[in-house]
Amino acid sequence: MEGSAKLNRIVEARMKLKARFAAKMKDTPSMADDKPMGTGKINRHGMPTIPIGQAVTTKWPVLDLGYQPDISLDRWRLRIDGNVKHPVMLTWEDFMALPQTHDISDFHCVTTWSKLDMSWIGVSMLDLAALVQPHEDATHILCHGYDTYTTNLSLEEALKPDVLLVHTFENQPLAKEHGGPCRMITPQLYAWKGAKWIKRIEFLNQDQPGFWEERGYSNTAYPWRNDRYD
Ligand SMILES: Nc1nc2c(c(=O)[nH]1)N[C@H]1C(S)=C(S)[C@@H](COP(=O)(O)O)O[C@H]1N2
Ligand SMILES: [Mo]
Repeated sequence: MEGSAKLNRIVEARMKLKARFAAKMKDTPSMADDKPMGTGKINRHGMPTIPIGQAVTTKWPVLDLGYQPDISLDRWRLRIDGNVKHPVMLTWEDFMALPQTHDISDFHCVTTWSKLDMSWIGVSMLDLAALVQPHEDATHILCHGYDTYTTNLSLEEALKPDVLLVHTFENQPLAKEHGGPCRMITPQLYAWKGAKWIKRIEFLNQDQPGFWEERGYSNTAYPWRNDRYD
């Protein structure tokens, strides 16, 4: 498809998806809870900056399954499929040609560290969803990493505007140890919901637990509810 026609299609589909999920999104705990647990000044979605049980770090610890896949940009692919109208397999060039979002957000790891004000560039999950157009009965995604990691999200969480597939951190290519060349981030949920080395986003019409969700972590991962383990 020609560039501008594709962009128009994304913009139109983005607006429809926003309308479809707006109410559900506003009702999610990290936007709606009237007694959120945490400390510090109120952040942009109305929660205390530091969720309960978290301590701020300036370092950036690394967590993985024991190995870090090496994905060169020419071999990198992102498949987005499942319950969608237009499944795609994107090359790096395709991915970088999509609308790019800059954002500064916080990162809350379930192991009790939080890193604040991280500066990112990437493609929003909302725009990726707009590209493939999930069917009406799609409710969740399962994200897959090149290291076999998986993690699941509801669409009302996944389509929040701060959920990005990032390739740039503080104006540098994202380091391999942190999921480079491309990972997902979920600033309103614990960070295990963001797959590093992401290779596939699968739209589903039901929820399906991922790697940690099957091993005792909470399915929902709400930082301001201390919602860590089941
Ligand atoms: N592919 C993949 N993604 C992953 C993980 C992993 O092991 N593999 N670990 C998760 C966990 S538990 C956390 S806390 C964050 C850590 O990201 P970091 O290593 O960049 O701090 O990535 C998440 N995404
Ligand atoms: Mo984690």
